[in-house]
Amino acid sequence: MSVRRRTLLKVIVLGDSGVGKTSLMNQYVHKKFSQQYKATIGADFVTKELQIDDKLVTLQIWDTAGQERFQSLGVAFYRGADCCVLVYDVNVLRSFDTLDNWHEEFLKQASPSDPKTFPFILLGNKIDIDGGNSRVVSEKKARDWCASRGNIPYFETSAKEDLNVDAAFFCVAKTALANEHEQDMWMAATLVDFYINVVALSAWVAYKESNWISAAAWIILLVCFGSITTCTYIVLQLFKLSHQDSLQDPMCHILLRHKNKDDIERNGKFSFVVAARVLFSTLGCLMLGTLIYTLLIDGLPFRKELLTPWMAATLVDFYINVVAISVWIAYKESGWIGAFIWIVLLICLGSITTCSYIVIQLFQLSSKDPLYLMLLNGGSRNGFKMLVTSQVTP
Ligand SMILES: Nc1nc2c(ncn2[C@@H]2O[C@H](COP(=O)(O)OP(=O)(O)OP(=O)(O)O)[C@@H](O)[C@H]2O)c(=O)[nH]1
Ligand SMILES: [Mg+2]
Repeated sequence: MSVRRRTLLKVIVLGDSGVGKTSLMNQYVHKKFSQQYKATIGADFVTKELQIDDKLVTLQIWDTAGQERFQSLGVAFYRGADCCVLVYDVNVLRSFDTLDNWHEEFLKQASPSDPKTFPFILLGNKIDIDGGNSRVVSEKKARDWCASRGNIPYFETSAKEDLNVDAAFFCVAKTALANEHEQDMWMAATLVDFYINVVALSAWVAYKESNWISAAAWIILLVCFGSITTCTYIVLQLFKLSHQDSLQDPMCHILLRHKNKDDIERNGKFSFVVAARVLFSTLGCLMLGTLIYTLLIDGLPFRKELLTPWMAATLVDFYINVVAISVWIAYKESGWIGAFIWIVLLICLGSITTCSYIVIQLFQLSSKDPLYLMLLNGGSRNGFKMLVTSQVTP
């Protein structure tokens, strides 16, 4: 599922006072350069739109104060950055020596999920001065520093002559965009979680529907509209209940299939149960693997920047499906404590719990039990068996 959206990338520019941070940004965004030095006070950002491949990207570039006494805004705005640009002046050794501090301070304050892979870019500015004769930091020295910090891309620039400025910021945008993709990993993991729960609900819908065409139609709707379909389907089932059904055990009627499909199901039922055990064990393992992989690569999900509007919508969708599955679990479990524990696990671990619960239920079925026993509550098994037999016998 790819969603076309405008991507906002946050970039922080750091470096000693006077190295040319503001000038580089002015040259890049406004194509202007001024000889006059005006120290930046606090921090401010400019935005620039650009096209990368087929994606429209908005760069939000934060210019910061190099002078310590003007760093009045603190460093809270470092958080959520997609890329950090470090700038030094090739003619001033001190501005190169302080790069370690800027690098370290940024990682400390921004606390990205994986500091080792967080994207930085180094710019050696003012290469125009004196035709390069007053230069004190060689290109090799700068490149060695970049190599020792995990191969940071390096550009030599001149804000005055507009040398390499566009190329440098294009690289910034590309690097930031690649980092953004990693932040999408939790979205992908949530979608996997969501669709595994959809498989469980689809299995129930397929079981309930009396013919395969309507079952297929409902499953397609489930895949496309998620919990909207789940709710519609449940409401329709509730409307189908007759007054008499409601007096008996209404949940039995909701969970069970249309009567005339019972006979076809008798043969080959057990192989279906075995196949379902394998399917749900595999899906559970898939989700567990996805969860562990995402945790290792992208860290814990409890971060504000991950909660994009689409992520929030997917989570709402997911948890509404969780409610439907919880109702089934609550109905099946004979004790409230058991039901409560399973529901808590469902909320915390999502489809891993759904799959575990289904597989456990499938293992409790013997080869002689019909599938509907899996859907029913332990306590009502006998009662319902009698009900079914009384319906079958003329
Ligand atoms: N010759 C030359 N001068 C430059 C270049 N870039 C910036 N300057 C000059 O260097 C001085 C400082 O530039 P700024 O861009 O204000 O520096 P800054 O890094 O923003 O400084 P703070 O805001 O104090 O952190 C200004 O007088 C600029 O005109 C460049 O590439 N070449
Ligand atoms: Mg400035």
